[in-house]
Amino acid sequence: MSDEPILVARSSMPPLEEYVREISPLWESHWLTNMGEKHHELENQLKHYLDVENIALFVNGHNALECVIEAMGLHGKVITTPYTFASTTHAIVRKGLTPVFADIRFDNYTLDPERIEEIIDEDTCAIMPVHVYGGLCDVDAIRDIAQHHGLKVIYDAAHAFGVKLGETSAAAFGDASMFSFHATKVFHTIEGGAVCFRDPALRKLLDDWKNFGITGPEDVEYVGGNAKMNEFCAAMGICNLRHLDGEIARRKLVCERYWERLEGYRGIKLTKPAQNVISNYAYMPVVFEDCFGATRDDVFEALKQNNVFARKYFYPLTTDFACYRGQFTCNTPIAEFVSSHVLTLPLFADLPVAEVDRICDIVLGCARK
Ligand code: T4K
Repeated sequence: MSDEPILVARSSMPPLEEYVREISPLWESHWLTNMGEKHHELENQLKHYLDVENIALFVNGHNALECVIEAMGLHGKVITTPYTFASTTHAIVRKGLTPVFADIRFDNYTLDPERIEEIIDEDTCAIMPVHVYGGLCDVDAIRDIAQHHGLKVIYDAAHAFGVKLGETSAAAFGDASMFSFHATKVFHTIEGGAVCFRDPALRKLLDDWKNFGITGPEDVEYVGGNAKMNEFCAAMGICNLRHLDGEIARRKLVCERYWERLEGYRGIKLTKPAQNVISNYAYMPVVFEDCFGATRDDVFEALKQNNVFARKYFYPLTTDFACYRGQFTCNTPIAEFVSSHVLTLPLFADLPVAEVDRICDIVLGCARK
């Protein structure tokens, strides 16, 4: 067992020689960004992997989310979840829209469709649910509500790369889905992200927006931003995609060991993939209910004392961030409960089983104290 700290995530790395081989043509071409060859190659490979017609790559997931909101021309209110990373709420607010928060389900922590309809009003333009931890939202119920009320659906699918419902890719749901390719994600491009979208007319808008709104050598039609994925990031994605299936399989083994060791203990709530969902095993959330005998924070501290750094994804709720406090009235008791009781344990493909066992021993030891 090493003395190295164990962090919540650890970026997967392709073999160095493979990455060097992938980037070496850039020394010939001197073409480093602005939709170069690697960018096109990765985009095509991802179309195939995700089984989608339409995809646009971005510098990161957050910019992808902002960009698709802008490209869809949304105005008004967006129904969303506070149980997420800052990015989801920030994207809505930064694009001049108003987030309206609905509660989450207790089984997989995604937006509860039964709580959506009651807060729709004439200003609502869209729903932005989040596929949390590698599980999926109730996509059928959300589609029905959206169709009934004429709303757009944009999935924050930052955690859901490679996830499927039966044979259907997570990228197929809603009007658009944003994926994050951040270094900590199951599939990464160092920094990066993508939007998969249904309406092909969005393609030109997304491509133009991420390049300053430039539409021709002497034309700038939109007040766009700069959100292009560069060639080094695209090359990392091309390499990582080759190893992805193995990466997911090894993450699955780590999760299964956690579940084997932690399942059945009073006060420990685990989240396993729902029937028919093929997960990517992105995160290992554990909710410590009050009857566990130790609080989430006790467990967090005990792990820390042992050089293990779990994280409280997602605590606090985005509605409790200093920048939003007091601005929104929300009725989200389940999200509040989960947020204050959850810990995401270390999870990465090469986390040794012996370390998983050690982490589980520390966790279970907290209850016995
Ligand atoms: N929507 C959702 C639901 C998201 O979760 C995210 C991102 C987004 C949208 C936005 O997508 P991006 O714009 O990021 O593409 C991390 C990630 O930075 C962030 O991408 C991710 N969600 C979030 C859940 O986790 P932090 O602030 O917790 O990162 P940090 O630096 O503390 O890193 C966490 C752990 O990861 C470290 O303890 C060690 C490991 N790590 C970190 C880095 C930076 C590595 O192994 N390699 C690395 O390069 O946000």
